[in-house]
Amino acid sequence: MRSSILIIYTGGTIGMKTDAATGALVPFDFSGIYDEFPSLKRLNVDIEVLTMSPVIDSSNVAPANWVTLTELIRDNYDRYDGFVVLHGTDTMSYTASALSFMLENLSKPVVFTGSQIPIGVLRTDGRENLITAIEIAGARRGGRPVVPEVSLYFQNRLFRANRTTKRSAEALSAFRSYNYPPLAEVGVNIAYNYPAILRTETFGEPLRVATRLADGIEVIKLFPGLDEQILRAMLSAPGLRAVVLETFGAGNAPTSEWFIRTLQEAIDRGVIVLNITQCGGGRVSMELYETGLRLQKAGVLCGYDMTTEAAVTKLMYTLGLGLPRQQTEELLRRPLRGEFTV
Ligand code: ASN
Repeated sequence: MRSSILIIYTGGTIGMKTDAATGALVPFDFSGIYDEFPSLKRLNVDIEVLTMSPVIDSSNVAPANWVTLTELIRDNYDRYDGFVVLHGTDTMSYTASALSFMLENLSKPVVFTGSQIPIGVLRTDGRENLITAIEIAGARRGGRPVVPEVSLYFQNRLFRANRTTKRSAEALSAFRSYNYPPLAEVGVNIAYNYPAILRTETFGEPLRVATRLADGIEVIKLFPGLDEQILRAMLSAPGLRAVVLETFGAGNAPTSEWFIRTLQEAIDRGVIVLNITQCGGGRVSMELYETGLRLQKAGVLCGYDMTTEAAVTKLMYTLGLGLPRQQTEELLRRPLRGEFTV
């Protein structure tokens, strides 16, 4: 049986090609995808393309774009077997992490990809990324999609999207998933890592989309020499609801009285503080050192091995649900879409 795939093109480098007359980079028209890549016809999939208007460089992406994207997927959900989202690489991990939370009961593949070199440039990485992403979005096993979650495909690896982070502005292997193994590795064949793929307990339940995302989120990255006045100002910003605190190593922070007191005061005012490590790999264990324990006692929540992208978007999503504080914290303490390992 052929799969039908909807490609949603949002913008970014992948959508550029060199104009033969002027030599300048101009947007590529993905609706002519079969003319450009006739080999796509050999894949066992039917493809349709939807181009967002306007197409944007991903540095301009805002939560409103995530809402539009989730609504597009919802409105087309029953008509397609899978979705490929073409997105700029700069903020792709944020968008893909956000969608992993916003698309509730997802049971079809949503594969994000993009490229470092425009698709219309000879040495592009976009062609392989696009073709393999389509193949993965259409892959089935026992009548069910192989990867029914939000994933990100780049340079021969398929990752759980909310575990990824862009780590190179130069290398073609731009993305990393330090704390979770690839869902598939692509060589001559696509080798799926079946045990790593999210089990969908809600299979068959209708897709729901959460379209309210909270604002008032701040990321604070610790460094030796962080000034008391500056920290105090950051924690008393009007409208502040939650802080992603990027701590040292295994979740450690200074034990100085002023530091703990300033955090404690913000928490007592109702601000949620989520502790993640600024190291790429590894996790927060607040019981390990006195420096982490003090944070825990002050009411800082453990973010385990979550990326900044997942932490920020999970806070937007959970706070956007408008639940009482205790229930919000309960959602933050457990993985909702495999975004961390306890
Ligand atoms: N600036 C581009 C973007 O994120 C970078 C890329 O796609 N490679 O939209």
